[in-house]
Amino acid sequence: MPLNITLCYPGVDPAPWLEGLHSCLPGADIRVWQPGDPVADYGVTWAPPQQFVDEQAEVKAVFNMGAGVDKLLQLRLPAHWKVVRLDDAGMAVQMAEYVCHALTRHFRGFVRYEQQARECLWQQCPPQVRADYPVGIMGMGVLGQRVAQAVQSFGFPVRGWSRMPRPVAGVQTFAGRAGLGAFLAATRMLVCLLPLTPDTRGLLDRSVLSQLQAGAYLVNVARGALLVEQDLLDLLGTGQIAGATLDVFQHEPLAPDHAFWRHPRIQVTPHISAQTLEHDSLEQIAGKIRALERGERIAGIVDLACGY
Ligand code: NDP
Ligand code: OXD
Repeated sequence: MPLNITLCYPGVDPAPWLEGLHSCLPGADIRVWQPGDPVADYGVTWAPPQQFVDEQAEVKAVFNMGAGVDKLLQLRLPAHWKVVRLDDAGMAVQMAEYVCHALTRHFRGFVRYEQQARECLWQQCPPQVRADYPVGIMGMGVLGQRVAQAVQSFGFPVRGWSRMPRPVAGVQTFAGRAGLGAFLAATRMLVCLLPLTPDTRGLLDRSVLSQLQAGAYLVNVARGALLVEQDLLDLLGTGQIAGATLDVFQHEPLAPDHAFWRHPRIQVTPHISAQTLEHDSLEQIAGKIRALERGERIAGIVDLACGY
């Protein structure tokens, strides 16, 4: 019997994904999910409707076409569901590029030099000392650790914060709410790579951002709902936060009249810091389906109770 795979990717042309899955899993019966379809062996999905979950409750595993599972976990999921998220799949290097770009752009003053060039102004700023510029990464998982490695390679001190103690070579690590204050206190650039869970929603608020070094810089590449947007605007006003690079927002797409677009010290990008790569993702999913069929353990299984 061929394996049955159902693909549910609302709002996206499924043709290339179907074709990609067919070439990674030749012989499997792969179809775009339709309401009323029989239960498949495996589901592959991003932001499905509740009906998909209800009807496919007995699949062997559901593959989420992204690293973050917050959208899926908003639905009522069967407690026994095995949800598997993307585990790097080509996203970690993109995240490292994005964060290092934001870091060097701010640290080296390129924004100012771009403005000066528009004014034909030749004026050098004194160099900053990178040893005095600790970069703090919230979320030391698959993506956070790759970002830490890239930032370290430029010689910045790196601090990492996770839920459980997680030693990482060359990184000063902190864990849990008890470690948060000490993590924030010396951080000059804060990079958020946390999953959105009930514990982390709204975490980046006035109280947390005020514990950073004065004039700190924020990079949020995780989820918009981690940040209290008005608190950031207020702290940019006081100078506690010098600027921010934001890739994710409370409401996406960001509304044309949102204050972030026109703020001179906010850089906005449209949720592209690490894009889902079709080939890498489908190869990973196909490899995990084959492993599960052989009865092997796989990485990337979501802990539904923790929310990531
Ligand atoms: P992982 O699950 O590998 O890592 C999550 C990290 O966050 C872990 O270190 C975990 O701690 C930590 N964490 C979770 N909850 C808490 C908490 N309450 N307090 C402190 N630390 C916590 O995820 P990834 O690195 O793969 O991805 C991270 C997030 O990045 C995704 O959830 C997604 O939202 C976002 N993302 C954004 C993209 C974009 O384009 N903007 C693209 C891809 C992902 P511990 O190590 O103790 O478990
Ligand atoms: C993800 C994303 O979670 O693209 O993978 O945001």
